[in-house]
Amino acid sequence: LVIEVSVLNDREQEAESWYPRHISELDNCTHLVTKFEPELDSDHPGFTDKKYRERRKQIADIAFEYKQGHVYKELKLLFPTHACKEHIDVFQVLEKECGYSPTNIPQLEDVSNFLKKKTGFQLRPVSGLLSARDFLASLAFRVFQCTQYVRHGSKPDHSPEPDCIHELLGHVPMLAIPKFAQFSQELGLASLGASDADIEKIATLYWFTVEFGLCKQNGEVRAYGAGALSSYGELRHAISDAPKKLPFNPYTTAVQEYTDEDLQPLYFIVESFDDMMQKMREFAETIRRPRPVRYDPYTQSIQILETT
Ligand code: TIH
Ligand code: FE2
Repeated sequence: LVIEVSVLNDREQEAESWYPRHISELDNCTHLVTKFEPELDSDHPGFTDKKYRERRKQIADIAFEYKQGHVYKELKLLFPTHACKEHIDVFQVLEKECGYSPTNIPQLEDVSNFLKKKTGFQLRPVSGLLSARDFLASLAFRVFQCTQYVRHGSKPDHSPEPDCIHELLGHVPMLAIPKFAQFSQELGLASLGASDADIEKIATLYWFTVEFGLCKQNGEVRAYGAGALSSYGELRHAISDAPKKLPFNPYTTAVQEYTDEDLQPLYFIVESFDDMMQKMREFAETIRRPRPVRYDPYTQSIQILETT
């Protein structure tokens, strides 16, 4: 009898020691009994029907990859140790007031209304990746262009293109912070009427701050960039010792080459949001533009300031 117990194989041991304790753990209950599958059973009425089998496989793949709130839960585990404190604070408010949860994707308009109350930023749906010039121009009006599709389920840890997870978990919390909203708008204002070469520099600064910026907080390095905050692969990587990290300096950062295909090999660290803002303002002064501009929130228009 003793011998019988000891020859339980790994599968059997696992089956005995683990069973789902929470509804979300059904994500791990995906072992199939393949007895009747049209792919394998030549007696199946659909065995010779290629179209039917393909369609069936597509549907099966969707079911197999389905994970309830997976990205959301992975990110939430990392935020307390990896995200800047401002993001952590706003995220709690978004959960309370905006329907953020592992099982709910809130409506763009509800989130937009939330942001309007916090900082006057609003969200606008966009069909895909915009040109840097158009994207930056909208920031000048405190408008943020948001994608609405979601990344493919087979690669949840990182997406090379923005998706609604990136916008909602990365950008929205940061745009609800007044200082950060101001910073984003000023990047947008600096871009209006700028040359192609200057747009390139501003887009690069945007990349290394708004998308992948790191900051110092209480002697630790934390992420405030949305591209890091929305990808648990990137967030772990960004805070690890693997990538290179340099102090943020708009003059050098603006001309740094970057990749948008994969995890970032290099990040820039700011001392504080105030310091980042001050350095950026100084840099923006050096950008040549026809005339200085200002945003007038009463008329929602750009005013060209007369120079005397
Ligand atoms: N890599 C981010 C993510 O997986 O959420 C998305 C992007 C950030 C910047 C460009 S694409
Ligand atoms: Fe983004």
